[in-house]
Amino acid sequence: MFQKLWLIPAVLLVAGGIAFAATRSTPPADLDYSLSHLSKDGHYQVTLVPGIDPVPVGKMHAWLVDVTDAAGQPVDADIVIDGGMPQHGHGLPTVPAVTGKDHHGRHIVGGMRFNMPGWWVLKVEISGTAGVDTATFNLAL
Ligand SMILES: [Cu+2]
Repeated sequence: MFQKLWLIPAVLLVAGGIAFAATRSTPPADLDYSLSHLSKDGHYQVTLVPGIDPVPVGKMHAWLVDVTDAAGQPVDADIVIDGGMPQHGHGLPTVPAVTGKDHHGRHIVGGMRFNMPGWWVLKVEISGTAGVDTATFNLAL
């Protein structure tokens, strides 16, 4: 009855190894890394433009966020941007905030910083004339 007890630590070791590999492994292969697409419910076209390209690790910088309606026409909208690393279970190390608009009407988001390389997700919540919607973007740093 006790002869199989050695199996327990062996199984735990394997399970732990799989869990560790899952947090350290490469991101899903089918991720969309485009920085311009429709929001989840199709209300807005959202385009992100990093202020520094390629996007740096560890450096504070600003991004531009362009929001139009689905047909590409200007729209009056407020945005909130948030993000994190799905494989690490943590968010952004900063709290980015909209500081104004540029002369094209794009939202300027200051305080963007990514503190490590890997797969990041940025989520933009848009509140505009067409309602509230979200757009999610993937980033490989
Ligand atoms: Cu991380």
